[in-house]
Amino acid sequence: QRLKADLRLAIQEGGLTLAFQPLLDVATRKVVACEALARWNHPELGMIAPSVFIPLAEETGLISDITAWVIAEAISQCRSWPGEVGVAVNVSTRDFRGMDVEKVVDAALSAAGLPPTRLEIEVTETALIEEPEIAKSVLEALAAKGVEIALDDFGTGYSSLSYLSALPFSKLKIDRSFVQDIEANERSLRLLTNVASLGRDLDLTVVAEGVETSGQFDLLLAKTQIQQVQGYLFSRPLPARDIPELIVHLN
Ligand code: G
Ligand code: G
Ligand code: NA
Repeated sequence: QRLKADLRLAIQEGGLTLAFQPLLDVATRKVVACEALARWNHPELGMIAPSVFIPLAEETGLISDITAWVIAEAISQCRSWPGEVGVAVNVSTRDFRGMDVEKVVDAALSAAGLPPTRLEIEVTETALIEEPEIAKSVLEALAAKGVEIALDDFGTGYSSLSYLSALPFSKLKIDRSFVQDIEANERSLRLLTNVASLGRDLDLTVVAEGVETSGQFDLLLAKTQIQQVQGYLFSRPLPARDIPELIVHLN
């Protein structure tokens, strides 16, 4: 209860911040986008993990306020990045009924003077299972404007395959659990290779999440058709102020 009240206050009073983690193109090794990740530094308890406060926000309905803020802030930050680097934002299950995602996106893009093609929306399967109709119509409207729609944490849910053709995805983010073991386990590598080629067959941009070692990256290069990578090997999520320099340094 206490934490819920504190979260409400943090949202109102600017207590949330964003960290960003780059996604790199495998062929060019350049940063193509950065994913916005919400951070909450509690005045007494210190950093609270998103795995704690995002579910809390979903329970209380505060998630819409967080998502609206994340969209506006992430797009505003993106404007100051060199080149054409895009920004990815996570949209939660409850957002599809709790807010007008399309309206918030439109407002944020026009305030920043940024084209829709610089924005990616990441959704997990749970969002799609719980609100299939609304999610479909909102995502189709955004995709029609040129916003990239990514299916996040792919492979961890229940029935992802059916969503791939029913919804306007242009990107598939393979969950990091598929990458974790590929150096030690030949079957893990074959599974990853096959999930990636499934995505490629469907004309999706395929991303591997959670790349931590150069051994993993070498295997991705040699054995899979994965086009983009994200993970600690390239960069941890970093504060917004560090991102312009990170992009210059990596590119
Ligand atoms: O930031 P971290 O790397 O610890 O993220 C943990 C989880 O919290 C991730 O699965 C991520 O998708 C989720 N998360 C982080 N920021 C946001 C956000 O702004 N909105 C939503 N809905 N989820 C987020
Ligand atoms: O897609 P999702 O929003 O779940 O991904 C973001 C989450 O993944 C964040 O919690 C981020 O800190 C975490 N993450 C990013 N790169 C890595 C990595 O290389 N290894 C691990 N274990 N977690 C990572
Ligand atoms: Na994500």
